[in-house]
Amino acid sequence: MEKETSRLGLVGAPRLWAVAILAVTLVGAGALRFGGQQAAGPAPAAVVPAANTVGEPAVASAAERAVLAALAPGDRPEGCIQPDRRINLYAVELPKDGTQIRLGYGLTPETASYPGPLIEMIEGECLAITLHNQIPAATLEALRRDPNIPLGVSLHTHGVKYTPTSDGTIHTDSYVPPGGQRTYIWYAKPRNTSTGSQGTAGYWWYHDHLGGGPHGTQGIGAGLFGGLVVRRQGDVRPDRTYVTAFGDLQSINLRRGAATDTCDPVNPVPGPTCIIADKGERVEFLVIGMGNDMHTFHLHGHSWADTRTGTVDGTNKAIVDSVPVIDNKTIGPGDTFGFQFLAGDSVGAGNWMVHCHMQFHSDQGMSTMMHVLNPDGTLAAHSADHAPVSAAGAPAAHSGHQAGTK
Ligand SMILES: [Cu+2]
Repeated sequence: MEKETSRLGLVGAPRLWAVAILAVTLVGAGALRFGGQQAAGPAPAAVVPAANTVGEPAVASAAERAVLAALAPGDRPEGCIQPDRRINLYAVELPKDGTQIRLGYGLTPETASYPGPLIEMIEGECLAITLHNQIPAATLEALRRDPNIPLGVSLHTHGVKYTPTSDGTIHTDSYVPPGGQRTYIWYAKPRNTSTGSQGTAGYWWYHDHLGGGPHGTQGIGAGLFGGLVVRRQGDVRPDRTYVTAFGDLQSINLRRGAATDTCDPVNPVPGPTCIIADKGERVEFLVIGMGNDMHTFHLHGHSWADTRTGTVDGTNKAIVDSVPVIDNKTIGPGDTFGFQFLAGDSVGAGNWMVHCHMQFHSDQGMSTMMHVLNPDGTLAAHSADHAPVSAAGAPAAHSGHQAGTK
């Protein structure tokens, strides 16, 4: 097994990191906006407001490339000569949820969360991700169900290209023991119309594959998962992205009921438990199916084009009409999808439910809110029994989630 010793910290010049920061949206930490695309005033005649579009991938300098090339010697996916960008990802233990062990990935140990940070790639890009396992061995021992499996965690991804040494599995020895680190190489292969290779653009997820056993079941269930989006050059970039993982025990991002929505009514801070947007912002959801159950993802007041990049452009009626526009979608374990939409489009500020439409799941707390904010940045008025958080900051009753208000 590869054992790395290099500790390079922030690789590359500031300009590289400016690109990297643009390309990695901190969903967990929230509040990262692209280009200040907040809509102001009435919408103009154009259907879609001006928005950032995805440019070319970062290209490292020759000196930086030499460093990056040495990070993870060995195989590269075909087409990836060497990575041009690197991020660090830390696996850490977080405060327990009751008696439940919680783990998270973070771009720094201090910002680790569940879900972990959204990782964004551009087709054609090759990314090096150095995973640092800072989870105490005793914690991993407590999660372990299979005594034949060594202690450790890993990074396994969906959708993009990688070789076995970046698979993040026990049989490939591509995991990280406590205190160790390892660099994984992901390649966002572009679409190739000559060969028929479909490319990698779309909505995916990454997760542990070793915590507790050979499939990472306990590691994922403790919080080691996050979203991955691969964009194409020219794609419209959203103002905000939210990752929502629908999982076992009727959970959204491993929370239920009031714990899914902790927005302060006056000063809401976006994050895994506070889904907010200004009216007219281009919002993106990345939905993950985890665990053992089927679910349906339903969003009130909004609908979306069901495509690999979550939008459909153009005026070709045959093409546009061939794309379903939906507001409810079924996901099974391991499935992912995503979409973009304009928050409050025609419907305005309000508290819009996001829930599983398997009724007994939503009745058990698999329900949260997307808050389209008032112009002053506060949450729209809502009935007293549905306040996400009281004025004093204490969680309030969430009877409305169970009241079948659909
Ligand atoms: Cu469900």
